[in-house]
Amino acid sequence: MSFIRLITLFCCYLAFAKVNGQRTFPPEFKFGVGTSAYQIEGAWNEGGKGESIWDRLVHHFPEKIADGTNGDIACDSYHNYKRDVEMLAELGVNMYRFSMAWTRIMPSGISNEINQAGIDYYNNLIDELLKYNIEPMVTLYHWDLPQRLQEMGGWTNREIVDHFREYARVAFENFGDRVKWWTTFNEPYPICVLSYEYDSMAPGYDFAGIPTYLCGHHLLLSHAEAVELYRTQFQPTQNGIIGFTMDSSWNEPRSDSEDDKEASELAMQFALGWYMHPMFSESGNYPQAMIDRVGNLSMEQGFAQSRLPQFTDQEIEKLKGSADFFGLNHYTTSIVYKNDADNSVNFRVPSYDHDRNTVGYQDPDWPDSGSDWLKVNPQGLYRLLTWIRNEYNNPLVYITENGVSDRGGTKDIERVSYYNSYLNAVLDAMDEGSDIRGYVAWSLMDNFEWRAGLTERFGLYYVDYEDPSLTRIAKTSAKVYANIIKTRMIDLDYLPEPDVLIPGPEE
Ligand code: GBE
Repeated sequence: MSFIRLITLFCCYLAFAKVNGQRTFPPEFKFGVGTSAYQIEGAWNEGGKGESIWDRLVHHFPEKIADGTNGDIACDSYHNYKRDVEMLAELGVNMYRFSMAWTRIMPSGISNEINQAGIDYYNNLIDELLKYNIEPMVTLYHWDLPQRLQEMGGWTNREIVDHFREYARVAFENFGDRVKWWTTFNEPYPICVLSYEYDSMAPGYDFAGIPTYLCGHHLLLSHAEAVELYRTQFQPTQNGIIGFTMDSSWNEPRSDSEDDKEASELAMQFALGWYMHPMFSESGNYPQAMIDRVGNLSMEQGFAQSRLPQFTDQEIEKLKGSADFFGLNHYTTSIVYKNDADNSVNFRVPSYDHDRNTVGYQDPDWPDSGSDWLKVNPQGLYRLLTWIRNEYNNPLVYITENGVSDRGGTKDIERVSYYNSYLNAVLDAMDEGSDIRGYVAWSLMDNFEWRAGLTERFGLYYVDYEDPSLTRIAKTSAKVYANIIKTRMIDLDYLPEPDVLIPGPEE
């Protein structure tokens, strides 16, 4: 390359990257917003849909939901999807990340029965998106397992691998002509730890240390099978890409001590590494720290073998490189240290927490949100992205969720500053070479926030749950996000009024 050409390229790069001294997102960087089926669709038993583990949980244990509500109606997107797409067009997003309800497509989860009305619903939604040039990014599984499959043991039964692959096949066959972005799973931690180990997410068991790892194992195998199916039978003609979405906090060491740095590393490997190490490292296997710790403790505890299952060589080959991109959901940061420094917590034995041996807390100085677990620390996203770049040789990353909750109201100044500061952290990581190609804000609108019911609102659009038509109203943040997408820049002074001013709970 000639010297002149180098200089020209360099100048072009600068012109791209900065406008009036402000950093910009490159033109090919994709912006989107996300939702999930159970949280927005409603119509839980309409159009031939089968029962999912979330339907079961909210109907049998309403007391487990903070406000006793459920997703029977939620945002009623099953009927209001055209309005949803209109909002996406108002925001000007390039893509929409939503999930498909397995039970809408296969009511019992098993491929002997396919429900045409469910396929029609997603066809209509996809076609509506494409009318506005919005690319669909589909999550196959966002926590709403068919209840029938739960009765067979859910993710702890290896049979699920075949059922998941068949469900994926039906999705690729019916929608893959128009869907070019797939993720198999949304967030393994809530699927396996918060559901089997803790009674937090459906099915709500409280069985520590054993089913958790079986669940993770079968989830990974299901992912690998679905990806292999896509790559061999669909990708060559459909030309889409397929990945996995990992949820991860940043685990900041409490201090510079070796012990605390080790705690940070353990916490990263036991959460993010558990799933991403098999896909993105050369080993194709679980992180060594996990294999060693769970193995040794299992022996001490009198188990005949490790509670962490083993992959065969063939499975390792399938897992290695089984994601075209690294989907990352991120909300908050924890500060961590090792429990055996002072045994400050009495972990159950055996348990996932005891195996990991770290304790986390949050800095009281970080700003609060509408959720107890979520404190604002944008620096954490920058550190996490940097960790991922170094750990996995700079993989192609899409941030598939990032956002913050409020408790009501439409002038959501805190959300505006959350997005401004977290997007700025994304630019910081990109400046240092992280290969981040897109960003999905959670969420398009307020919706059913799992155990928190309707009390915590993550939307860019406010949903009026009192109004039978479930009117959606653009919050201030919706307009700010639209402006970021349009200008490809963060403008800290831009603070428009919401569409309708609705006061928050303390105003
Ligand atoms: C994502 O999970 C989900 O993909 C999305 O569906 C959800 O709406 C969004 O985040 C906002 O939460 O007992 O107080 O600690 C903690 C992010 C519940 C990971 C919250 C469940 C964080 C896992 C309850 N956590 N979430 S507790």
